[in-house]
Amino acid sequence: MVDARGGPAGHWRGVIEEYRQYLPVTEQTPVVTLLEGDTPLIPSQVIGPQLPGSIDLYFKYEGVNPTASFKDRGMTMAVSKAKEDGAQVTMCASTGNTSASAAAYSAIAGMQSVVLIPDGYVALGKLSQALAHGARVIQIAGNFDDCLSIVCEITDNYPVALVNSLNPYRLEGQKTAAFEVCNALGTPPDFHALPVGNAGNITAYWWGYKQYREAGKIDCLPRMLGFQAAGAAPMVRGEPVANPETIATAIRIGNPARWQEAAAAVEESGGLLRIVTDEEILVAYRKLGSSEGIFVEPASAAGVAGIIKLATEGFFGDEPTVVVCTLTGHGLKDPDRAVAMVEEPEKAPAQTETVVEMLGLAK
Ligand code: AN7
Repeated sequence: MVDARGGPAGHWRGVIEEYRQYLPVTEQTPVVTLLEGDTPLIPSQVIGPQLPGSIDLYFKYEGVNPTASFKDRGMTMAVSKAKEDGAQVTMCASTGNTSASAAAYSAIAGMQSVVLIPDGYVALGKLSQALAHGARVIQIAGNFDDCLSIVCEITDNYPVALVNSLNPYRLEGQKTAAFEVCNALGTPPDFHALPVGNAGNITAYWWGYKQYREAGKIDCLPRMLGFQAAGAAPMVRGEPVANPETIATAIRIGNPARWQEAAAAVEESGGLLRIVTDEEILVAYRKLGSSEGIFVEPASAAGVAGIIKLATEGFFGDEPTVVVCTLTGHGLKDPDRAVAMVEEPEKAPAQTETVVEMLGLAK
């Protein structure tokens, strides 16, 4: 039987229905959902135990959302509210994941999605999603920050709904991941680590943790740790970066829209913002795939790279410490990176003996 509110009865109903009391929705809000959320909190089996100190490391694996990134939590809210307001067109600037999610949610809402992306800097998986979901994709000869300025000018002046994380409903939806972490652990972690691009998600998690405390669900708050790629680290450096560069194209952003709120989250929580290099990101990326069995896109490895870096510096001390790291997007988003990381796959004729010989197998 299908519940009128979406989804088979007794099953997960998506973040709006599951967390309705914490979200700015009413009975009149049409719920546009792909049943996002309810993602696993996976205990690290290799990376965590190998770190110095006494760290209990967990991964909040957002790559298993419907469009394979955390953006779906925010998009169910943004598109539902846009539909409630009668919008027919949604628009966003994107390094890829926002566009994939906006395109999918707009499709089920019966709205046209328009996405502006930096030409040549969006991973193939993400571009393929936006196209598959019927978005109007415009590749701009500029970077993400250029795309976002154009989107803001257009959505300010024309009847087009902005679905970037400047739209507060996006963050309202994304904060639900913090609820799930607390529900899974029974308490908030000591630290919560995230990659930072446009700085919306770290802001959203902080809102979520604070709201859960106000609701009496938890009685303390985590310290927020944000990591930016060395070539795209405006917040760490304290000034916008005109030409951001990093292999982690998702966070190739020079002037984050949620800069102030994210800086406040880090400061209020007693956390910190740090740089990780592309090399450190790739080490973490490879390790997640090859030892934890978790395939992420490079930007998602930035948080793990940051934790490895801080732990190695002794930042977490020797006391038992619970650290949660959000893995923001799936590795299939950026297949070119995975293939570029290894030698050409070996080739062989269709002969069992040759393969046995290549593998050096003996009975
Ligand atoms: C995998 O899709 O900005 O700091 O346009 O795709 O909340 O921006 C993506 C960001 C981290 C950074 N990890 O999150 C976009 C976009 C992945 C991402 C981030 C993004 P924010």
